[in-house]
Amino acid sequence: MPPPIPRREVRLSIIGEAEVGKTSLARRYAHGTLDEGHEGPLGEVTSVLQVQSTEGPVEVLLAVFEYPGSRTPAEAADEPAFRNKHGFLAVADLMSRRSLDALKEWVPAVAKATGGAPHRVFLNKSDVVPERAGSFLRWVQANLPGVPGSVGSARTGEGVLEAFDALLLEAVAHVIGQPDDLAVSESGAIILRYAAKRGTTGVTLKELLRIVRGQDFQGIVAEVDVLVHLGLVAREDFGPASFRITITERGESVAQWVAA
Ligand SMILES: Nc1nc2c(ncn2[C@@H]2O[C@H](COP(=O)(O)OP(=O)(O)O)[C@@H](O)[C@H]2O)c(=O)[nH]1
Ligand SMILES: [Mg+2]
Repeated sequence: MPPPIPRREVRLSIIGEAEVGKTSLARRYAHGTLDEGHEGPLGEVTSVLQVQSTEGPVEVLLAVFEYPGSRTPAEAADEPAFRNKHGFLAVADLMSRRSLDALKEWVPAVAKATGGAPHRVFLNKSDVVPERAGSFLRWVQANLPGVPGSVGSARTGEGVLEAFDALLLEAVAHVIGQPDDLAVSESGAIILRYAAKRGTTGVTLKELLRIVRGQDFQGIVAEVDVLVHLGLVAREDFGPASFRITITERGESVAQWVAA
């Protein structure tokens, strides 16, 4: 008998200024691809689908949430609801240069609030002003380096599936990489917070043995292995039983998250 297909819940957010087309994109994606998609009470669209991940098929319960554009990026940065999201689509409107500029604040704020979840930019309303696509995409490259961007239209459907599917794949990879709901144990969280406090100085194994109560040498090494695997700390070995860990950028975001 083949092994059962793993099931995971994946929660994505759509963010960006008011009127850029967040609601329209969520609807277009759900109804354009998934018959069983339906709208929940909180601007949430859910559906079940099978995704081919790098580790084989995964059954995904997908929930897409819209974050109100009437709120500010500063509010989003403190938003606990982002802590359980696995990815987000940051939307700007090709008709509004201001909505593009706003992404410079939205994207880092939400990236931090989600603990470094995968994200992409979508430049909507290409049906109206397709000629602006090039300059808007160049802006994304220059101002949000490393963040993939694409162009399309919730009205015609152009580019919508592609953008969500790419995000979903990245989110699934991100979710499978971590055990359910971020696999940082209580001891792991203590180690992470301590490493965050130390910054570039880092923490040695010897110090960790003093700090983390109720964990022996083996236990601490195992916790550190998980944190390294999740990309939250970097480990530098000095010998067979001696190392120092320093927090990564992603680790810093997650440390704030597990502290809350
Ligand atoms: N022409 C055009 N209009 C769009 C597109 N997407 C959304 N709109 C319109 O833009 C307005 C705001 O859309 P909405 O989805 O409510 O934006 P939200 O505030 O970000 O959720 C509505 O009038 C939509 O009909 C699009 O791709 N092309
Ligand atoms: Mg809306």
